[in-house]
Amino acid sequence: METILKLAVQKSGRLSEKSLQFIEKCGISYSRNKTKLKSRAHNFPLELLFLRDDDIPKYVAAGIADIGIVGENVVAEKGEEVDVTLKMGFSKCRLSIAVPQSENYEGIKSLNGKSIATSYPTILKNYLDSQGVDSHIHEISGSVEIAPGIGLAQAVCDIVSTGSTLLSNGLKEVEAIFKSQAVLIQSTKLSEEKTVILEKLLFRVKSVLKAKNYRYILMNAPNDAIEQIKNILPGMRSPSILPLAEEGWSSLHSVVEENDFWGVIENLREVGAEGILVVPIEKMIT
Ligand code: PRT
Ligand code: ZN
Repeated sequence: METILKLAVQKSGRLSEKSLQFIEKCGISYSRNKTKLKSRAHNFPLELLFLRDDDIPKYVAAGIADIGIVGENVVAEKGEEVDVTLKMGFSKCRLSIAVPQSENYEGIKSLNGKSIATSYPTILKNYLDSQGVDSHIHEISGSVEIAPGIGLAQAVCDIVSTGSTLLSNGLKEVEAIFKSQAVLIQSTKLSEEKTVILEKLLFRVKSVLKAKNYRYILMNAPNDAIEQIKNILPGMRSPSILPLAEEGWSSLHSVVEENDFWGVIENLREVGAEGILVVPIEKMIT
């Protein structure tokens, strides 16, 4: 029987689209049927299982799924025995403590004896313990941010991304206690056959991740600027240089990292580069 790797992804929610897009970028296609809980990929030995995100660590730990894509916050909260293989670079957020805006917050110790509402009691408890603070933790499963307004708790500990939810509920973020993003987790007991498939998948995933941070850059430049441009471009190798029809000019191609990007462009313009084009890279195999 053919060995198939089972990947658990969130059925619907903030992670689902991005997880599936990622799989598609890895060149894996499958039929999507919103009512089905499983889907077999057409061109890779992979089966997708669609689950609630909270259940993903448990299913992976039990070996029902071999791997999964889930937020680090959920992995840390559930404490299941799984290995974190890779950070996926999307759904970045933080778990933060927030108090009413009107409150004069004087540090974490001021939460001693107060009540904090959260859906992340384990992470919160660990953090408070590490700070020597003893608060009452109210575990609630959703709409945490309304808890102070209705008198259920004096503070909250919830996921923050832009901060606008806190703001619109009259709260202010006072402590960021955990940073999170989507991660790929794997079972600690993968068979050798499944490990081979996972390696193939990881090769693709890493190529997609790498490409996301780089841009392909093309420009025209006078030949006497080429030496300076070579020094500016941090590309994988020296740039490719092609002569243009116009005497004394060349076209240069290279790869730049997104972080360096604007600095590099400014420097290129200063030494005489023109017609600079920047294009995304889909995959980067190194
Ligand atoms: O139904 P299921 O159980 O599968 O999904 P869920 O409702 O439990 O989770 P979901 O889809 O809301 O989130 C899945 C994961 O996305 C989380 O576990 C995080 O890892 C990640 N993530 C990233 C976020 C956010 N950003 C986020 N902003 N999860 C939740 N939020 C919520 C937060 O709870 C708060 O209500 O968005 C609000 C805050 O956003 P800002 O932008 O206003 O700060
Ligand atoms: Zn959930």
